[in-house]
Amino acid sequence: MAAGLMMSFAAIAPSVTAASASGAPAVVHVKIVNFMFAPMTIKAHPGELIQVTNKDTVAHTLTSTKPKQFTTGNIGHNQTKGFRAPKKPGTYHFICFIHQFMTGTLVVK
Ligand SMILES: [Cu+2]
Repeated sequence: MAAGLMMSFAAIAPSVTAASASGAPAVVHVKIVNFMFAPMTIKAHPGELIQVTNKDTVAHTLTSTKPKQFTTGNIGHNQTKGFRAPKKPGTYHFICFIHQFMTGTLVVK
């Protein structure tokens, strides 16, 4: 009986990600509303998918302040675009590339 349970757990284990096993969502959702990121501080695990939805009528991006770390590219009204959190744990600052007064922080750990 116990051996059977162990085997069935082993069979499903590969489909369970580290993120969901720890109770955190496997996808992080972020909104842009009124020229602000919500939340302004995003927490994610390394490599986790971050989905960004723009509720404003003008296009926005979510782009790292340091070049080539991450960007969503332009997100239109009511559009959602995703990017992967960097694999390296740390604190990353981001802006909207179009409206650079829009700022936020991504904490990867
Ligand atoms: Cu913007």
